[in-house]
Amino acid sequence: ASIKPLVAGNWKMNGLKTDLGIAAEIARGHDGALRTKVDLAICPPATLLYPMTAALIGSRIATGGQDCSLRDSGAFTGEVSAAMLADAGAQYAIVGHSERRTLHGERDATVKAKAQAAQAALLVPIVCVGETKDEREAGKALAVVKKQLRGSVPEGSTGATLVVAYEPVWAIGTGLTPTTADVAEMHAAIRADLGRILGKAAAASVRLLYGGSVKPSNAAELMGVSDVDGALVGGASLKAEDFLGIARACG
Ligand code: G2H
Repeated sequence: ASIKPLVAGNWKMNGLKTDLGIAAEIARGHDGALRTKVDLAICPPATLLYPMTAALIGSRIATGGQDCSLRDSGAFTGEVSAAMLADAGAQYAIVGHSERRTLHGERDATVKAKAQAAQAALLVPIVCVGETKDEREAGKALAVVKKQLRGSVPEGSTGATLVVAYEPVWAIGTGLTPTTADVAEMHAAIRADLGRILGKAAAASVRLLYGGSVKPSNAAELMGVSDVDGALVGGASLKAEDFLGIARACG
């Protein structure tokens, strides 16, 4: 693809200060050759954003939040605003991850408001979409993802202000992955839908990540699929060697 790939690590609810060494090790491995081929980002828990960003100064590795509030500030106990993430050094914010959609009842309108809040704070939202196992088996995967995109993607976004991640829910943390044909079909459909929402030129520049059980052993195959511009990596992003192995597979 002509788009420079992005590999983003989603640490989920893992990571203490003692784990900052993982980020430093990733930075050491993201050497000149790899830097020219692939962009990297790590999305640690919010508590580690500031120290991780500091630990990564001098590297080209970005950091990001795993979620953000749709509100700016105020009496919203426990929430973290997009501006706070940016203040802590983040450049990205994952929004609409399936664990947020499922465990916290986030619907498309909420995800879209969060993506807009992220953009307003000059963060790039990584908007996640993906079907469940039942939806895929019922032949509804394309329709479900199309609806999520229409409901979750802010109008006016471009490749500079939006990343989309396709994460089939049944592939998340399960070791299962879709066939390359299924990924190709879905990513082409996502690109086409984004074209209808954002216009063709903008849609062509948006990075479309694949997520769900990406590991070094399957990364080359998945990253070789057309319209796949990188990966959103959960479990395998917690080990520097695995994360770097996935990054190298993008080349
Ligand atoms: C999907 C992915 C990261 P994993 O949730 O967003 O996790 O790679 O562990 O399946």
